[in-house]
Amino acid sequence: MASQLRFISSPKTVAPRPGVDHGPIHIVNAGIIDQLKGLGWNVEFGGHHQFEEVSAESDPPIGKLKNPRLVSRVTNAVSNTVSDHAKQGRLVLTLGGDHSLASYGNDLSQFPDATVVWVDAHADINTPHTTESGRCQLKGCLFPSDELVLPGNIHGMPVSFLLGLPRDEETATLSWVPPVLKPNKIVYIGLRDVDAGEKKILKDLGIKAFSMHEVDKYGIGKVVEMALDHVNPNRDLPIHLSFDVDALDPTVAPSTGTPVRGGLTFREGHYICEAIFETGLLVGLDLVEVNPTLADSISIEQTVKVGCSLIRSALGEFITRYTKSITERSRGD
Ligand code: 4U7
Ligand code: MN
Ligand code: MN
Ligand code: MN
Repeated sequence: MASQLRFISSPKTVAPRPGVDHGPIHIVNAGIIDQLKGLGWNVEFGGHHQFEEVSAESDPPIGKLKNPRLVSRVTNAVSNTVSDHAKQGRLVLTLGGDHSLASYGNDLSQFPDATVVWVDAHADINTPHTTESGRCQLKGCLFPSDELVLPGNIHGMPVSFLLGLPRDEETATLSWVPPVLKPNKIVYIGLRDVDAGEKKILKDLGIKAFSMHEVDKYGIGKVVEMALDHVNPNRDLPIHLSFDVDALDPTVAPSTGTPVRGGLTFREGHYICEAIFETGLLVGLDLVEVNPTLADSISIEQTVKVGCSLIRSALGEFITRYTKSITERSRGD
């Protein structure tokens, strides 16, 4: 089942807590390349993207947006690289870095009918207008209860950009992001920390979300089936899987920037990846928000290993029944 896999590592993006840019380096150092070769993939690693430093002084906020020029530059470079490889029929794995880089047009432009499965504690659908501050305690996150999460985190907005939600002078710097996604083409799994403005957008646009409540109620097997029934009823459209490790419970993946209690178990996270692989429709995969500076060394190693293991599951580990992927079919392999 050798298949082409192109793999982009984008360490440099800006989340409110520094360090998420080191995630990809740790995942590569943990041996992901050989692990994927061991699964039969022909892996090409493009190296870690390097970006020149942009000082905070030269990148003041635009509206509420934090580090807008740097995030725009990095995400644009990643998006172009991903597109180039997707065009050559390769399945692209993007390692973050924060979630602002994920799916910014990349292979969605190559697969206009692609569907997105977004696995996350958060909806990442804020706009520059809805982004709000809040207290950690209320958000159920693990950081000190009185800590204020400031607004303007671009990693809380990528879905809104992909959907082409309000763009004005504030988003001008990110106006290159193509509005490639339709509300009925994305489905969420794992949500449990959604801002008020985000809830309104989800409701107004009728976007389907399976929160942890549904995972508890129906079980992960049924949830994945219902999620795919919604975006991909005939199981014939390409799937992009965007996996934020904070979808997992913080006891499973502690080393991440915005951990929220009550998340997916180790197996639930892996089940999602396995089930998507099993469809044979996977065309792109993001694994983001591993932050190897936010915990003790044991927790960091645990989180990096879980990240590697999720990637392997999404790329065929333990699944013996293998359906040819869309990319292989289109190449006539
Ligand atoms: B991640 C948040 F307010 N919604 O917008 C925001 F809770 O990529 C969190 O899913 C965003 O990790 C989290 O800042 C972005 C907050
Ligand atoms: Mn996210
Ligand atoms: Mn998240
Ligand atoms: Mn984050």
